[in-house]
Amino acid sequence: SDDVAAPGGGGGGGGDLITVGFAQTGAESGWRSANTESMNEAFSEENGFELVFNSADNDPAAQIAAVRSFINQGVDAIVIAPIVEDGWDDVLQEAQDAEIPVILEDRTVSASEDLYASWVGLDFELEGQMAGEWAAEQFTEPTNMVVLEGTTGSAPANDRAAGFDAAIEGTPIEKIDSQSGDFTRDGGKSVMEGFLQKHGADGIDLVYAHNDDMGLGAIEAIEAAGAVPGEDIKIITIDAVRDGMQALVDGKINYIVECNPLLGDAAAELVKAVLNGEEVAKTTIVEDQAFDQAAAEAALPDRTY
Ligand code: GZL
Repeated sequence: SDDVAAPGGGGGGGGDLITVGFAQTGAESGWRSANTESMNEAFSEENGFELVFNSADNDPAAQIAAVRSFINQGVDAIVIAPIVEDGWDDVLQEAQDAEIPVILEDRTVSASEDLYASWVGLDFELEGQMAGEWAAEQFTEPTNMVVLEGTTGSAPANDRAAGFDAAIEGTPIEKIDSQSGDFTRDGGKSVMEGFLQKHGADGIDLVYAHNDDMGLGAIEAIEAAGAVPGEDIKIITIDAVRDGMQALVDGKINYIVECNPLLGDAAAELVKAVLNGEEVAKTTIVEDQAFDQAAAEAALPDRTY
């Protein structure tokens, strides 16, 4: 859904507010909710913005249509968290032709970097590598692993797989199954139910989930199958949102690599700098950290998301 920007062409809405069209992926996970909150707070009226928000419900075609509507509305700038990497060249060219700068936040695209002003996000390959390195340390005996992949075609799903696979090369960890759960809790649960049906709880030693929400769904499936998550079947996830960190403290998840969703302020600064004609870095990567159970116990009280 998106509100219609106040009338008033390329100059933005009424007064001197900067009108920004924000094309969010949807509301698929706890991470996404924290990211949306961060963006709404940063692109507030008191910060000089009028935010036209669209949530594409994880539908790439709907997200591209939302960007096209922002161009037609004549917003001053467009921010996108692109659901998938591919398919962006045409609409980004249209935005450039309309002289509307585009900032990518969170995920990135495969289109030429000439087609967007800047990307602020995370190093997804490093996140996968950090998860894989922990797995390589922990699992020195033959280990059957199943993978709950993120949204097919998304940068985090592609890169978290690549980073993890490279890190476990030469180890006795064998990927026996891998399927997308679309970053949702329900998706992770149903895919894990299928894996348990196919391999049996005894046939699975490790779950690598590309985000906490799918890992939390896997926990439900594992418990329903009468096995103990975190013990009979170990779980590694990425995000470090509150529910995931709580499961880590409870011993149901064994390791979490953080993926920082608080990108709003950086994105807002980039929009203002670009509209002021300032040179900006093409890429800004926000640091991540990783948590085992002890680190999660120490960090949980102060976590803001
Ligand atoms: C990663 C972000 C991913 C999260 C998921 O930056 O794009 O999308 O890992 C979210 O939780 O759905």
